[in-house]
Amino acid sequence: MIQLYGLRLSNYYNLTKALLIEKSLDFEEIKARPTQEEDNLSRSPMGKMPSISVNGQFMSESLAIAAYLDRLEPQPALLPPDPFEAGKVIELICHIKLDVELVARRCLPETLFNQPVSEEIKQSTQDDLAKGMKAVSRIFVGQPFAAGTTLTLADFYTFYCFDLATTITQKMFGEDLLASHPDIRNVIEHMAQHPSVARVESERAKKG
Ligand SMILES: N[C@@H](CCC(=O)N[C@@H](CS)C(=O)NCC(=O)O)C(=O)O
Repeated sequence: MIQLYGLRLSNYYNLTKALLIEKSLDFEEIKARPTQEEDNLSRSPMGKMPSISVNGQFMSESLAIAAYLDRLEPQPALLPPDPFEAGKVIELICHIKLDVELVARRCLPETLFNQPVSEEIKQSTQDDLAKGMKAVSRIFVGQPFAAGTTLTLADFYTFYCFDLATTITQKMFGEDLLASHPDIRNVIEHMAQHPSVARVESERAKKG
């Protein structure tokens, strides 16, 4: 049995939970706030969520956990068997995570917690997001899945990273980040119906 630590308000927690369901793995959810307390740091060195526990050992970072789960339970495979194609899936995920989601996050304090961010940060967010979206759209396949013809980890990251990034850009700048990206929007709409994601989303509304 795997323990999943974090809160259901976290997009990366929900992504990891969807992968555990996708792989039909036994797991339990344990509520854990992202603190700098020792118990949390022992699970997640930056104090973030999610983290997992496996036989008393801990792992953080959703992408590390995702890679582990894909090896632990190979079916359904969420990384292509071809090493280069698998690398390309991770490449797409890195750009979605680092150059879009993480950039949009700079404005999270104002979007979700009413803590104003400076004009300088707002401007750099918009500039860097434009660059990040160009990068993602250069390698996003979307025919019909994020990285090609099969469902991969990149589809899960597309759903959960753009969920947060589009919420932030809409509230901060009144902009639809995906206005000129119908391929990305299609993947998100498709993933919303995908059983593991649909279950996570329905449970998200409940306390957790
Ligand atoms: N790179 C990490 C990001 C995790 C992350 O940003 N978690 C957020 C919640 S979605 C968090 O714990 N934020 C609190 C903090 O940074 O202290 C991953 O992929 O797991």
